[in-house]
This record gives sequence, C-alpha cells and structure tokens, in this order.
Amino acid sequence: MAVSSPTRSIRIGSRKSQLALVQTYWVQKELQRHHPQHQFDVETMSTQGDKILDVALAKIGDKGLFTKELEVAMEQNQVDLAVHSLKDLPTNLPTGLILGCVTERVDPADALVVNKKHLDKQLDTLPEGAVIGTSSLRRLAQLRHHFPHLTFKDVRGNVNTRLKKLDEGEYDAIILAVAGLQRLDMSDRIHQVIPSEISLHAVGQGALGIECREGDEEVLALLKVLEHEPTRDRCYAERAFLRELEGGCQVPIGVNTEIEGDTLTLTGMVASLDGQTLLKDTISGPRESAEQLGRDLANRLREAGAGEVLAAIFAQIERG
Ligand code: DPM
Repeated sequence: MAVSSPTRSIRIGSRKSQLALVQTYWVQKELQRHHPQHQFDVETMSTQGDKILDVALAKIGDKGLFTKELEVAMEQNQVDLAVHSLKDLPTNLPTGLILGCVTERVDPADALVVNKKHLDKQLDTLPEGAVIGTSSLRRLAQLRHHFPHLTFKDVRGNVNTRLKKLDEGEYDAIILAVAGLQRLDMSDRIHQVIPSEISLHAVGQGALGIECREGDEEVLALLKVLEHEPTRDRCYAERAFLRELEGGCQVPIGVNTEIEGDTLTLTGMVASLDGQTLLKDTISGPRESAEQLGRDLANRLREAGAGEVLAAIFAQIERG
C-alpha cells in the first residue's frame, strides 16, 4: 500500500459569535479550496469580550479583549492561526505572534439601523432626544459632533441581541458596521450608510486579520492566497496611525483611506467624548510608506492637540 506523506492539519481558532464563525468558515473554505492537500479544522473558544456583556466597553481594560484567549491557544500550539475582525486586533501583538495576512476589505462604513417607527427618517431628521444605541466612543463622539440633539446609550451583545433590543423599542436607532450586517446576511437592516464626512470608520474596519506564530513559515505561505495588498497597505497605515497615538480599540479615533495608483491617502480624526473638539487631518504619500504616513499623520494631530484630548478621555474612563 502506498503511504502518502503526512500533511499537517492546520487548526484555525475562532470566537464563537455568529459573525466570528461566518468569517472563520469563509477563511477555512478559501484555504481548503486553494490548498486541497492540507486539512483545515476550526476550534472555537469564548473570549473575555464575549463574556463581559454588562460593563461598558470603554471601562473594561482595552487591549486584546476579543483576542487574548485565541493568542494563548496559538502560543500553546493548540491552534495555528486565528481569524479576527481586524478592528478588534490590537495594534501591538504579543511577542511571537504576527499579523500573517489581511483579507480584502468590504465596505468599512458604519450603518444606521432604525426602529420601525423611524423608517421615514435619516440621522439628520431623527427627533430631538432620540436614543441611539452604540458602545463605540468613536461613533458617539462623531455623531454628537454632527447631531447634538441626539442622545446616546450603551448597547452590548452580539448583532442579533442588539437588533432585538432595537426592535423592542429600547433604542430609536443603533449604529452597526455595514460589514458585519452584510456578512450575517442582514443587509436589509441597513437603513442609511453613514457617509465618511460624518463618521470615519474604525481602524481596520471591514477587513479580516489573520494572526499566526512568527516563524511558522508553512502557515505564512498558506495564508498568502488570502492576502489583499491594497487592503493590507491601507490597514497598515491606519494601524500605524492608531499605534502612534497609543489608542486602544476603545478610543474616539476614526480613519479613512484610499489608494490611487501608488498614492495612499489617509484621513484621521480624534474627538472628545462630548463631540465639541474634533481634530481631523489628511495626508498623502507613496503607498510603500504606508506605516510612515500613519505615524506622520498621528504626529500632526498630536501637534494640533490630540494628546490632550486623549489624555482627558483616559482620565474620564478611569473615573468611570
Ligand atoms: C470595535 C468597536 C466595535 C467593535 C469600536 C468601534 C463596535 C462596538 C459598538 C473595535 N469592535 O468601531 O469604534 O458598536 O458598540 C465589532 C463589529 C465588527 C467587528 C461590530 C460593529 C464587524 C465589522 C468589521 C465590534 N468588531 O462594529 O458593528 O469586521 O469591521
């Protein structure tokens, strides 16, 4: 009997939420399709972020809320790679782990989802005092800046839980990523795609980031088929911007990026929680210097006062 050479089975780690699973199964299917000689298995686990649902996001220590358990599993060789929404992946990874690949981004915009009594409204026509559900300081600050007549309330839980609370009337509207709704096949709930002039998206929004062990050349080579270079360059610029401002994922920092030919354009914004201060600037330069552009823009905003704005927010979160 012929003995085939043993191929390593590759274990993919994922959170258990419906969105995480949709994303992970997509990655598994794509890897399997491109690499029929290998076997790809999925292992699921809960993360801190999935367990702590009753505390405002900003108050739970920030770094790695949705990634820590998966990273430990990689370090202990229980899984070989982990699929994340890139925006949930901290900009500084634990020693020994790297961002192995960035997949093609879908629409990174935010979406307004309304209770049915407001189907005839848009953000700018919602009534005075309408309650908007979001736990994102970034969305909160930008929407307050543009629509001071709205009120904001925390909303946690997975997308289905949030939609249920909205439909039951706890909120007049909620804000969710277009990307998440699309992947969950719930695009019909997108009532308004919020223009980037009003809400700059989160760093990495709409892309998946695949994390793996540094030096695991086999896995890194397998992941190459999923890498989307324009998305990678854009997200590297965005992540360098966030890293330079030392913002975790729970800060009012937003971005927008574009690539035209060899030129990358990055817009970044830092806002105060009351929405009164909103610092925004744009930088353009060669795509190959993506990370440098991110750092340069961060330093420009810092010169304009971003450091003080962020320090005040960190103090406010500390106080609870
Ligand atoms: C991060 C934020 C949120 C998630 C903060 C932000 C939203 C929290 C909230 C870093 N992670 O965006 O300013 O609205 O209360 C998350 C979602 C997705 C990945 C859901 C969403 C799907 C979209 C994607 C939660 N992480 O933003 O509606 O893959 O980009």
